[in-house]
Amino acid sequence: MKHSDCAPVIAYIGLGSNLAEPVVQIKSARIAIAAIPGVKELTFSGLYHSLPMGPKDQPDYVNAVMAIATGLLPMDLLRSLQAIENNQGRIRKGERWGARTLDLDILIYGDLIIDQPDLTVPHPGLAERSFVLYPLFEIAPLLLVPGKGAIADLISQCPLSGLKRLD
Ligand code: A4P
Ligand code: MG
Repeated sequence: MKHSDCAPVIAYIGLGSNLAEPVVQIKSARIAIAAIPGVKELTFSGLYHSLPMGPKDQPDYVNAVMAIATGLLPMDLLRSLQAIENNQGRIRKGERWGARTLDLDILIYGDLIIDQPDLTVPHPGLAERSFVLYPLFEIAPLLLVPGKGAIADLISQCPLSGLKRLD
């Protein structure tokens, strides 16, 4: 059991899906994340429809962001999230930014800046991605992104690029 390794911190998880009923995939993932021992759901954004970043010959995405409180260490949280991706039929074909049933990224972990071969936090693409910034702003409008600045400033530099909130 790793769920009491450290005092709880607030972390933000990015959820994305563009295969096999994306809305269902995101809702299932939310339940699975909240059920990880040592994780408590705090807030969940609306669901957003987004155009694919990367190869264009893939379906549009559904994206969302979830705030959690967790005592898990970052690598243990990452492993738990990868297990959920695998459980939901994620197949890694080696294509960068290719279609997937479920992608779970650690966007932010407290005020930590992590730069390891298998874990970079805050997530390196965060500041340029409308499908991350807008749902994040919805649930945490006063957030300071470690090393990158205020979410309101980041969002002011980031066009919507076709992002739409689903009801
Ligand atoms: N990794 C490093 N840092 C992190 C982190 N903060 N969170 C490593 C999660 N994983 C992190 O990830 C590859 C490796 O990244 C992992 O083994 C982990 O150790 P992956 O999920 O296997 O592969 P990937 O997701 O295809 O790669 P990548 O580069 O992380 O892609 P992204 O950044 O996740 O982007 N378009 C729209 N509209 N919406 C999307 O959600 N997502 C992607 C994938 C592409 N286009 C998209 C969307
Ligand atoms: Mg990923």
